[in-house]
Amino acid sequence: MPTPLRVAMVGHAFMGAAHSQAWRTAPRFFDLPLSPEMAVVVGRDAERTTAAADRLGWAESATDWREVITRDDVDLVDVCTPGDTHAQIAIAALEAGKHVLCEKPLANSVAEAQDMAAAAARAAERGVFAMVGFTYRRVPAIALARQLVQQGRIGQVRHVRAAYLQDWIADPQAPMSWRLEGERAGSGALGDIGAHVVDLTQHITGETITGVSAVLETFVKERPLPASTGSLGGVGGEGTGTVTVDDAALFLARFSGGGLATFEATRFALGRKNAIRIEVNGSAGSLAFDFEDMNVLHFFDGADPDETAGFRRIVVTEPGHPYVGAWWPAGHGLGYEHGFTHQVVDLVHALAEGTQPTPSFAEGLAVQRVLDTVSRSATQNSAWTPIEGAH
Ligand code: SOE
Repeated sequence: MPTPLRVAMVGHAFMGAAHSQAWRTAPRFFDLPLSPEMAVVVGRDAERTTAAADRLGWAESATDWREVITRDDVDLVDVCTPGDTHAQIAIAALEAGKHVLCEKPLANSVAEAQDMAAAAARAAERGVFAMVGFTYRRVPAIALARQLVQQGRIGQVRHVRAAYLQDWIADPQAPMSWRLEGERAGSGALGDIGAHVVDLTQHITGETITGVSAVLETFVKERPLPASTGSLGGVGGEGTGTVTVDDAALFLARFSGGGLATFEATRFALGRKNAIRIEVNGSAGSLAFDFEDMNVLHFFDGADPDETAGFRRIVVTEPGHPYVGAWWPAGHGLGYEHGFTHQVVDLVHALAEGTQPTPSFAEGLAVQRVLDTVSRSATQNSAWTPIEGAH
């Protein structure tokens, strides 16, 4: 029997459910060097947390994360709370000697993210590791895109076109939630979904964003308060609440290899539910991906003869494709949840080997710097603003 990895998860809403299925499923489909045990789930409300433990498969429930993270029978703390508590939980857990998996974006500010990255660096010296949950890196088509770039199949990156499009608050009557409160979420579309495309484009290209020129917009500034606030809290009651985050973020960017980029993150693209669209044009080829067709990667090879050249539609479900061999026969396809399962698989392997899992908190901090620079540029009439430390 492999050594157990006893997990405590804080938060049990959408992300908590996604992470729970990953902890449950990963050891059933992949050979793991450690055996994850779903020890305890933590939430603010005892009754709701007990129900969540039953539903999601956790052995115990608790309401005090401070007490849980110091328990001897916990090896890893999985942080699935809104951004305003990431720093305090993650830092305390690392200091208590627990590995940490923390949802994205890493924090609500660069200052918090710096503290988290510093705590992670100190912990790593003691063999205790931290990882941030940019789960889309583990979509097989995205992993394949990165491999093709690394193999030189698209040459030098010239253009990156990235959009993350949702529509769940396009209706002005859609109620307030913690995701629309700056205090809780840090930012709106920018940090919630823009963070993913910032991370993904840097991950696929292997380059960093060096500067941006941005606009942010909040289209609907007042929204009805929800009757109930759900397990993650937030404002509730009668009347309306003020939206204190951006609804949409657009920016131009430069990449470290000289390429130019456009980014768009919005929750107002009616009809687009979870469209993560990334196109990369290089000197030797192009790649295109859309999460709404997530098992497919489009690849144009500039070396193909003109008569037959064209974008190839690669169905990324062959056993030789990243992660796919552990699942179903070719063509049967994977879904949103598999990225979370692959995240657990990679994390467990890194921990068993005593190596740094990726993305590290340092990488989470780098994304946070881009988000912060986008916000600053937007408040300065879209002034071109370099990313600190990026080159
Ligand atoms: C909500 O916009 C959300 O759940 C994000 O928070 C996630 O990170 C993204 O994967 C899907 O959309």
